[in-house]
Amino acid sequence: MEKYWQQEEETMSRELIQKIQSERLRALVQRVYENVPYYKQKMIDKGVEPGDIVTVADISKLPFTTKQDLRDTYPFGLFAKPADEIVRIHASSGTTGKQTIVGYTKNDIKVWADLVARSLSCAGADKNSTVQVAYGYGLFTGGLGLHYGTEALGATVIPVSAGNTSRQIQMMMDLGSTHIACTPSYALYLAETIMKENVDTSKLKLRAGIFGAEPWTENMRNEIEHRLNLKAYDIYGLSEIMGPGVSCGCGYNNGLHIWEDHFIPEIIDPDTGETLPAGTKGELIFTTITKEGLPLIRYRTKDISALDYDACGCGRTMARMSKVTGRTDDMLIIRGVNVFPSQVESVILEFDSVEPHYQLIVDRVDNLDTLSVEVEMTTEIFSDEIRLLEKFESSIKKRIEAVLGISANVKLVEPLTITRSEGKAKRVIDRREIK
Ligand code: DLL
Repeated sequence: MEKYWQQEEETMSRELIQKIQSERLRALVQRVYENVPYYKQKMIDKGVEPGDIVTVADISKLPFTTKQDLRDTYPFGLFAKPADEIVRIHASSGTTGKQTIVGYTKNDIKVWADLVARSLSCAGADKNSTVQVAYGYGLFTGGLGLHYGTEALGATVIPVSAGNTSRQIQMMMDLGSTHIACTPSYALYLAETIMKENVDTSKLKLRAGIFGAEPWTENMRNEIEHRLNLKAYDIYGLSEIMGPGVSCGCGYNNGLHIWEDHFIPEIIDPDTGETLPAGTKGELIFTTITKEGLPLIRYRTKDISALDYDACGCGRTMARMSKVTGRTDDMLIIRGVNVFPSQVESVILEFDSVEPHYQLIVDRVDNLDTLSVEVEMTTEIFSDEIRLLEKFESSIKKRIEAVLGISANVKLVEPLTITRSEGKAKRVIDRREIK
C-alpha cells in the first residue's frame, strides 16, 4: 500500500484541484492588492484588477515576479503580514548580488512541515523511520525544512547538519538511520568515505535518500543508488517559494509531484514570457496560493522543467515536473553553442573508468572560448599506462563532442583531487567573466 501523509489532498480529482486553486488564487490576489503596495502598483501597470481573476485560467493576466523584485524591495517590501506575525526568516543562497530574505508566519511553517512530510512519505518514510538530516541548518532552508517535516511525520529526526563526514557515518550506523537527506553531491562523498573507511555496510539500515538543492542527472541517480545501496528520491524547492518540499519524486520515478493545492505551476518561454503547453520544456513559474508571510505571484524560478498531468502509478494526482537538470542562468554559451553542465555529467557517468567528480573550466584564449573538462580517474585506471589513459581521454572527448556539438579538452586528474562539497557543488569555473 502506498503511504501518503495527507491522502485526501494528495489524491484529489483534477476538477477539485482546479476548484481549490481558483478559490485560493482569487483570495491571494485580493490579499496582495490590499497589503503589498508594490504588487498593487505592478497590477495597475499591467492593467489588471483583482476582479479580473476568476479562475485559475486567468493567471496569465497577472504580472511576473522576479528575484530582482525581491532585491528592489529588500528586505521586507513584499511581505504581506506585519512583523508581529512573522515567526521565521530564511535567506536564499544567491551567488551574486544581495541575498533575498524570506519570511514565514506560524501557519506557513505548519504548511511547510506538512508538505515536507508529504514529500518524505513519497520516499516511503513513516513514523517508524529515522531521518538523518545532513543539509545545512541555518539561513539555508534545507536543514530546518527537512527537520520540521520529519517531526510532523512522527519519524525520528537526527539533526546532524552538513559536514563532519566520519561522524555522519558513525551516527548512521549507531542510530540506524533509514533515510538520509542531503545534496546528491554530498551523498557521493558519503559513499566514498564509507568505502575509504572500510565501514561494514551490513550494519547500515539506509533505505532511501532524499536528495535535492542542486541539479543531478538520471545517471547520477543510478550511481548514488548503486554506491549507497538505497533508493534515491529527488526533492525540489527554493527559498522564495518555501524551501524544500515544493515537489518530490515518488517510487515511480517519473517526475516530481508538485503540491498543487499550495503552488500553481506554469511553464513559460523564458524569452517571450508566453505560457507553454504541458510536456514542453521551459522556465518553471510558481504562484504560492496559501503563503501568508511572503506570497509570490508567478515567480520566475529560472529552473528548466516540463509539466505532466497524466495519472501516476502511486495514486497521487498532482502534476509532476520533470527533473530539473539546469537553469536558464547556468546555461553556458561556448562558441555560440548552448551547453548545460548536466549534459557533461551525463556523458561522464557513461564511463566506468572515471569517478562522478568533475569540473568544467571555461576560458577565452585569443578571443576564442575554450572548454576544459577535468574528470577524476578511478584508482584502478590511475596506475595504467599513459597510452591507455590517453585513449580514455579521447573516448570521453569524442562522446562530449557528439552530445554537446562542440569540442572540449578532457583531462583525467588523479583520484580525490576535485574538491568535494558538503552542500551545493560548484561544477563550473568561468574565467571569461573575470577578464
Ligand atoms: O535549495 C531548497 C532545497 C533544500 C531544496 C534542500 C531541496 C533540498 P535555494 O537555496 O533557494 O533552495 O535554491 C533553490 O536550487 O531554484 C534550483 O535551481 C535548485 N534546486 C533545488 N532543488 C533541486 C532539485 C533550496 N531537486 C534552487 N533538482 C532552485 C535540481 C534543484 N535543482
